[in-house]
Amino acid sequence: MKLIIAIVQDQDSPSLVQDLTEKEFRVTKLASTGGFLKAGNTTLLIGVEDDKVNDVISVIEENCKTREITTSLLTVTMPGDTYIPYPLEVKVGGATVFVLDVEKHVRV
Ligand code: 2BA
Repeated sequence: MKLIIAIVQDQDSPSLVQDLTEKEFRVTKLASTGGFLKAGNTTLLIGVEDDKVNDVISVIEENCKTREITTSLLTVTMPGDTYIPYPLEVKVGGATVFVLDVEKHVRV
């Protein structure tokens, strides 16, 4: 068995969770925050048999879009210690996916 951890954008998560559950994959949705943008995103935990990993990744690919986000994360220091926000374009997504081996899975 494998545990798929997928970090996706909040906008993509409702359709992705719906597609996964319709295809009878079990999924747990966690609210998370990206370290770089410090904006909310969604982390999904999906436990599947080894031969289903690629099916899950295909569903993720179908639902998760790449988006350009403009953020004012960078600041420019001006004389007199004035900080001016500097717009920064960042490409986010479609999804960041980790596939981990599961040593043991128990449902009681
Ligand atoms: P964030 O950390 O908020 O990153 C958002 C986007 O900012 C990233 O999109 C990437 O395009 C950019 N970015 C991140 N760190 C950067 C840096 N040090 N310098 C320049 N640009 C940077 P994605 O790569 O699609 O990542 C989306 C979200 O997935 C991330 O949100 C984070 O929550 C998660 N993530 C991505 N890679 C990860 C990793 N290796 N481990 C854990 N979480 C990861």
